[in-house]
Amino acid sequence: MEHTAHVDTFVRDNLPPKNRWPQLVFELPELQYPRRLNCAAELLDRMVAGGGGERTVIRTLVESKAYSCTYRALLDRANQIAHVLSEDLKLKPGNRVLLRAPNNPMMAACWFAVIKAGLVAVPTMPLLRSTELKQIIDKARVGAALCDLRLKEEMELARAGCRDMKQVLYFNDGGAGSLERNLAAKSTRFNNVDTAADDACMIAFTSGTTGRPKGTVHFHRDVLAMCDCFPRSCLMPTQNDIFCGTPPLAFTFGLGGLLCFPMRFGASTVLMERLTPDTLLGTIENFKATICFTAPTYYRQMAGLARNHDLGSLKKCVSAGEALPDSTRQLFKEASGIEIIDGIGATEMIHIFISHTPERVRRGATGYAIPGYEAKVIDEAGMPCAAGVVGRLAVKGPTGCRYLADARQKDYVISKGNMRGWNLTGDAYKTDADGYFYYQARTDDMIISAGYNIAGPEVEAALLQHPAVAECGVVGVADAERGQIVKACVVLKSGYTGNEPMVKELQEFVKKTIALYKYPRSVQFVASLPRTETGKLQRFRLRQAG
Ligand code: 3UK
Repeated sequence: MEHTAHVDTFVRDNLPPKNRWPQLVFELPELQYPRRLNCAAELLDRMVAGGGGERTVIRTLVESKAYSCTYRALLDRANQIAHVLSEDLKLKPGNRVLLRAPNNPMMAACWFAVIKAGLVAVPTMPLLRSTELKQIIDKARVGAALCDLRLKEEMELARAGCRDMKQVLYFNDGGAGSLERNLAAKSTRFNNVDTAADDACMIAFTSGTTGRPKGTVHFHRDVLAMCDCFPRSCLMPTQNDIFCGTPPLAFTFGLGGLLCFPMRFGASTVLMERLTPDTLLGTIENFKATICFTAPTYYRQMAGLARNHDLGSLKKCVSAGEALPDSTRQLFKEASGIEIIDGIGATEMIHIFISHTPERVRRGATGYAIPGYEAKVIDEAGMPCAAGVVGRLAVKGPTGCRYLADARQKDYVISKGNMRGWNLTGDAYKTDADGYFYYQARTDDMIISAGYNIAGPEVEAALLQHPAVAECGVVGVADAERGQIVKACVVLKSGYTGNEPMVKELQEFVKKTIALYKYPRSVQFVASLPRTETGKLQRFRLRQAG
């Protein structure tokens, strides 16, 4: 058998059968990884060994005062926690450890500690409730947790119902029995577990909006591959960059953008626990941040508030999680001078695979397959669609989908025919003659009305061009005559009234902007739209509302 450092082989034993694995491509020179690899060592120890120990890695506010920590301080802390995990909690390589905290320095240190000790991190979104946590703990057979004290309540509720969850240590507390008390006596040196490049280091649960959570297994190599693809070809950070943004570290968009990417380049990151569009702008201003990661809805709101802030430091902005409407791109550019970098990524793929540099932006497109990845739009038979024809997005590259013990593997990775080993993201896309990819909708969100296929995001993009519309969500709702009709849920800007004349006006506006048959036959005015913690519109909730 190939080398593995895992004594506990649960994750390995519950990977999909080999014939359902994604095909991987490692053609780029920067993706030639050694057989043995610990990604925490590559991102942290190596930076300190290379002389970067005194550089700042994490910045935050502690009781409204600026606080920062160096690469060396983060390494010391992570090493101490790794000792607690292996000596006090007696965890063995391959065991799973739940991580639970808002974006803060201890959460980052815990992530590195778990991985240094050869354990498998299971990061969870702060807002998850005990029922969801319980599903994750059971699915991944998690035996220990490191949790921010402020998230104790749901943690304890979940733990009470889980046989496997034996040990929980709380941090950001300092009290007796806390992680801080345990680590204080530990050495700041730790021998990293010599893991294989393809040992699991993390199980990322999908932020999916419906169904039981799916755990996607990522190897040490995958974490480095995410750092060596999108950032190198589209973002091109330097060690002087200061990253900031909103996605939780438990979401791979945030793990990459706010922790691993800055560290791969010796840069620093601002970790903030709760950010609104306004406080994100304030954070950029205070910390003189140069790179921002957030979701489209944030950029849209930030565009309206930017004039109250000095954004002179900001150079690059990355949007992902859902489609970036062109009107949002233009509003943000007018307000800040910055051309947003859009990118589609997925938990299954770990990070972004289609994106663009600011210079190579094309209006309405997500971008092109970034170096390292290939992408195609295919029809039901698996044949490539001609440019302009809508089909299913298929991708392959150095990373791919491996669900932990889940029959849904067959829906994500093609296991037969000429497209064997390609990943199907569940998105409907079309291409143009130059290889740019244009997002249409989630394949299961396409609206079929009186025989026409209508993509909700296209109708949303049209509505967003109307001056009264702050935000909107468009879904199909059942209709006796047409099968489905197009329904728009609209948040108006302040100063506008949601009445019958406004409904007519918006309908006429859409009819003039895109094909007539796509206009929303039903328009409902709402105060806000339901979104996930990752900034995604919860379309199923709009449909349920009728
Ligand atoms: C949708 C987009 C249009 C798309 C993610 C960057 O979102 C991430 O992961 P999830 O598993 O969701 C994946 C799905 O979200 N999506 C994401 N980005 C875009 N649709 N344009 C975009 N730019 O449906 C995709 O299949 O939550 C994003 C990095 C890491 C991630 N995990």
